[in-house]
Amino acid sequence: MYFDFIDKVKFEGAKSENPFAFKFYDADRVILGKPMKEHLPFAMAWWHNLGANGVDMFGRGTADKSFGAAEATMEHAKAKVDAGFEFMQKLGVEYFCFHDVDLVPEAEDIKETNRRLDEITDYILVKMQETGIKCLWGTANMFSNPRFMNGAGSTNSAEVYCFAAAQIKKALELTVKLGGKGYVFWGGREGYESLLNTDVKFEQENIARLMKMAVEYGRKIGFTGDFFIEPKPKEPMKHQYDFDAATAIGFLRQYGLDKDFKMNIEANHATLAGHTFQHELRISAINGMLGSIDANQGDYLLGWDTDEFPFDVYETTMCMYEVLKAGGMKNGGFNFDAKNRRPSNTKEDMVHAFILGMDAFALGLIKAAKLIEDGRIDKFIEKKYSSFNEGIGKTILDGTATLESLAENAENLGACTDPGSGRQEYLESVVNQIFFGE
Ligand code: XUL
Ligand code: CO
Repeated sequence: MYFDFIDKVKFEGAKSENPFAFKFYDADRVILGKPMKEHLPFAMAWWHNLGANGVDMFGRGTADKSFGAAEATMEHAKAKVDAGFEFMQKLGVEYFCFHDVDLVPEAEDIKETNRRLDEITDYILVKMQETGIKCLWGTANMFSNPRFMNGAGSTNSAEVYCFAAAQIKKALELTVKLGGKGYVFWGGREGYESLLNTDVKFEQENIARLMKMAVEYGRKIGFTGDFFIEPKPKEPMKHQYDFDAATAIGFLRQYGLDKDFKMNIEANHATLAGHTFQHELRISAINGMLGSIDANQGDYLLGWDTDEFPFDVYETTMCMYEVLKAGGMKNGGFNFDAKNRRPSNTKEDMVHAFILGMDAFALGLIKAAKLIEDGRIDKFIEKKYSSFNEGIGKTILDGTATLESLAENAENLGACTDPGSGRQEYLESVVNQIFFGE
């Protein structure tokens, strides 16, 4: 036992002062006809929770993630499994997400790495059967190994491209073995620093080729879930090819990948792209591509990916508003791609972080459901565009209008007409009333 200072973390309500209890996340509470836990399939990110020890470019780690074993050994890999499953069980987190190299220490020879992966996933499978905990998605880490310095799918080296393919092949096999519902592509090194040394067209086409091969192989071995692109504008590369949802969706359509792929939207990546989290979710949703969510938040005062646990309830509310409006995410969930702050270095802090994140999303769900039930926002939007329901507006929507017919109409109208107020301040006050009015 690694988290022996807690039993199962329970819901105790908003008045509780127990630091190891949920204040808002009440797994079985029904919201809009469905229990919270079904609205919110939370996932633990193997890399942050079991791996990240606070190391940054200015200093060594502050948190002990050895779990009683020597690092970079299979004993450590197994200890992480034990700790991870104990943690998820105690928090009531039903899913996990992983990169291949989060699970085992990477060997020099990929055959040996793959053997270790087989061994550890056998072990994980047993734990999954014992606990009912499931895999949300898997991915291949094609950014840490030095061979990927010029990219993975976008590399200049055909040999490196083979290594990328080999890792994807194995990670897909593992995802299928563990019953994962998704497979993620996050192209951290798929990008460039300078156009002086880069053939962008060549690189993008090669990434698409790799994704196509992944889809073909995945479907061949029985992967029925979704492939996801996780857009990010920068970091580690200055320019990444999957800048934001709109860019990634265009890329998928250009290369005929849009039937198999959806978006995995990360809050911190959205803000790095100069968008809100809600914008990225909306753009994905209206294109039928809202696949999954990496639930975290950034720091507006810092220009990098801080991967903080979600705290801002306005953000989680607008996120849940989009998810509810989209009718949920078929194969997706809420993966806490988030880590404790470097000075929050104890096991207790790991628990607090998940309680914070799960409560923030539970509150977001409750408030978003209220916004929808309240109906004033929906009603406003419906009315805002109502001039397209009849008369000349209707001819635009039904395709009978021409540029000439519209121009003639404008001439007949004479002076400028009033399009009507956008009422932003009123709508913002409705949101605050829903938040604090009870
Ligand atoms: C990096 C990031 C990744 C992906 C998976 O910013 O978000 O951890 O989620 O590779
Ligand atoms: Co992420």
